[in-house]
Amino acid sequence: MVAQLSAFERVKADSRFLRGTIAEGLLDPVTGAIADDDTKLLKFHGTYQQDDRDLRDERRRQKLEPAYAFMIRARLPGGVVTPTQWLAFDAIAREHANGTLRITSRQTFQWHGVIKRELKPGIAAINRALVDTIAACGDVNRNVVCSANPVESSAHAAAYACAVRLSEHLKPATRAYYEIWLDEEKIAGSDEVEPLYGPTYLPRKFKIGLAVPPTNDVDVFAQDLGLIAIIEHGELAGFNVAIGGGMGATHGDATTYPRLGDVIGFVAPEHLLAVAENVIAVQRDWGDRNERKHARLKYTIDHRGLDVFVAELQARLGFVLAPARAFHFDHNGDRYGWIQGDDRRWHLTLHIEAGRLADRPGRALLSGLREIAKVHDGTASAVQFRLTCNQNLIIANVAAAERAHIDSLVAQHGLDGYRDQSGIRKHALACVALPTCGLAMAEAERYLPDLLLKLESLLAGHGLLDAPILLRLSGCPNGCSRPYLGEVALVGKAPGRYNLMLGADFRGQRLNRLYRENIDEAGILASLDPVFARYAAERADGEGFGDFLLRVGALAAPQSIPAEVIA
Ligand code: SRM
Ligand code: SF4
Repeated sequence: MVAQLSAFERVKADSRFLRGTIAEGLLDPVTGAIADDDTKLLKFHGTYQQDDRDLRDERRRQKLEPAYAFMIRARLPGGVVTPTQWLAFDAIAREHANGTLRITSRQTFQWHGVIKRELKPGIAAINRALVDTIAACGDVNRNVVCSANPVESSAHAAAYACAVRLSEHLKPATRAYYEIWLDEEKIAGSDEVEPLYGPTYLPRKFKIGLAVPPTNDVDVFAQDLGLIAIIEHGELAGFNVAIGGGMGATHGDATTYPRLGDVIGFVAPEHLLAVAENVIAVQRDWGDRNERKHARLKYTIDHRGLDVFVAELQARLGFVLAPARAFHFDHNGDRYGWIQGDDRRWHLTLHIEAGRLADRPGRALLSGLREIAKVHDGTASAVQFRLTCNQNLIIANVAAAERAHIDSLVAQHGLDGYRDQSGIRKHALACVALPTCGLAMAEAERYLPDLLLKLESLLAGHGLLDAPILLRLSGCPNGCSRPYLGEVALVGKAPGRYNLMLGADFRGQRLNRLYRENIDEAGILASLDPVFARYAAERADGEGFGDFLLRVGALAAPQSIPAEVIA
């Protein structure tokens, strides 16, 4: 039997390079939505049609269409924003969206709650701030992430420059984005081509992350293409290349699974674009276009075999990758507080719970950051805002003389939580989930504050309040908070019910394992209490929670990066 191409493939093929009828749909005043096929194409432009799930039932009862609104995601390689851009993004949040900015687990911003008539002005305003949204979503290379704090050394800066170059180089070539959102004139008779992607783009999304050891804050083994910077004598020598990482899975379907990338060799900076382009090209040609569930690179590699994939890659490259070089990660979290870079500038990492920047009673985070941005807007100061893949924020490049003022603004606006928070709170990630995510099965971001209080009370009882336990909460098995890399993770199954996963490490090098299935909060706390107790009583000095569980045999051995590739 010949397998059928998925319906999405037809939509892409018929789209005239991502145009579809989006422009017409935006003008239709009768509905807050756009045509179904166009919602698929819209993702390539960096926006998703959603509806407020809190209001769904009530609106259905009232025979109203769902409360449609759009989420916009910026393409922001390496997550770097100037004060001027910050002020523009903040204004967009208040003028075109729901008044909040959301730092994502891929180091960029999302604006939620953008109603249809605000969508084009919102995207145009983002572009006026010299940032775009093209390819922030869709079956293309997504936002390229890079270890945060890259101004610490010249090698960090070089890695960041590579992230920007990759992101630019791998952008779709279509002018559809500029025509629809920025009113660019279509040049009559011009024949468009997509030199890398072709008319049907990739079979599925593709993600690249660059990690600068010893920090694996990007979770490099969760990327389709993970690049591990090799720094020798303070200079960037090149990257170890890891392919086939990914988190997404479907409950009850063993043919879908999270997977860590395999390290396949080393590439010098001058060959980086060629390697990325050719990994993408093999995936473009070999990836599964019939079943989207199996279309990510990780499945292509497992179906064809890693050796076969690498042989094809090297044949297309025309050279063989050099052997991987030694590297060592010591953690995948953020380093809170002030850190001084090699150039004597200072960087302040702030903890932002679940990445949500809003003004709430007692904690005016959005206003606080606006004040900090205003001080530096248009001044000679080199201050930047840098987003992290742990949904946090760095105020970077600060001169010593500016520190005290920033500290006082941080304290005034409740942004100084990092100073005294519990270990688990500082290391918690939660995906957005309800009410905007159409795929959420359970709460995540909105449940995190309550869950943390309960976990903290449990941990305090065992003297573990300061233990830096890595918690990841996702509203469904798609894994947007990279839950399968959490020492403790909850993966939503149904309202109020989660799978409890345990046993990843603190370096992003080992997947966790299912520990309890489909349990409610009482079940979560009851399951964790005895393991926390045992950890408190029996852990070795400096031993992480996940490592401990594995050592004492509380869990079966999960997938981890083979010891021979780790220094
Ligand atoms: Fe994600 C889909 C939010 C990072 C795996 N993700 C979604 C959508 C767009 C739901 C949808 O398709 O309708 C979510 C929108 C929620 C909302 O209301 O905002 C969503 N994903 C997010 C964000 C905002 C989570 C967050 O709280 O920070 C992250 C935005 C990243 C960005 O800036 O580009 C986000 N998503 C991730 C990650 C983590 C990463 O990339 O490091 C993953 C796991 C890694 C991976 O891709 O394997 C991830 N998201 C998914 C998947 C599963 C893909 C798969 O291979 O099965 C979906 C569903 C899909 O694609 O069909 C998904
Ligand atoms: Fe939505 Fe699931 Fe991603 Fe959470 S993990 S944002 S619930 S798709």
